[in-house]
Amino acid sequence: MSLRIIWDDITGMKTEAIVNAANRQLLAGGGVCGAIFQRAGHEKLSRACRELGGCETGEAVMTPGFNLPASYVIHTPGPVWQGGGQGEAALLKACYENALSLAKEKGLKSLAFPLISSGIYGYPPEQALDVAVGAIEAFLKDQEMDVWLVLFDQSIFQLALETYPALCGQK
Ligand code: AR6
Repeated sequence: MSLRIIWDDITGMKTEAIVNAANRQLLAGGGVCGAIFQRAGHEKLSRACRELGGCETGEAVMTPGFNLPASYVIHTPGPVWQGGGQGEAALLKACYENALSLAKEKGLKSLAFPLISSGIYGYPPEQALDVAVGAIEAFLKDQEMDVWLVLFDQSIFQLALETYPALCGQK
């Protein structure tokens, strides 16, 4: 049971669930969210999200994965970066904690995260990485789960290689 950081496209992950860096309306957006909706099947995932009626920042909800290799998608809206003084770090930490708790509650044993908030929402990647690794490692201290942090941007993966070399590797 461990955390691995890899450089890949999360939509191809064969973990039981993948996490979507969502918006509060749970609408198909750009970035990783757009890629997930496209590969899952836009219609089906949009309908499932509509039935949930939205999700607050830092909370997490789950839908089927439809056409994705992963059986489920856990949607969690990250905070928009506003300079760091608006509780962004606590909200981002809550995204990881609530997604992991939901996965545990559903009995899932493997989960893949993107680096939430580090794209369109503007969270500085280095700080976003520290929040992600801190929250996931704290959870794994007393829980059994295979967790992947899937980085898409080569420069962010390079940052992870420099900061957390022991965690970086292949699928
Ligand atoms: N696999 C893994 N990571 C990816 C992929 C992918 N296929 N595509 C992009 N990323 P972002 P946010 C990385 O912008 O900042 C959406 O419109 C990307 O390089 O996807 O939380 C939502 O609907 C970046 O490091 O999410 C919201 O409205 C990370 O995923 C808003 O954007 C997060 O970037 C959320 O913004």
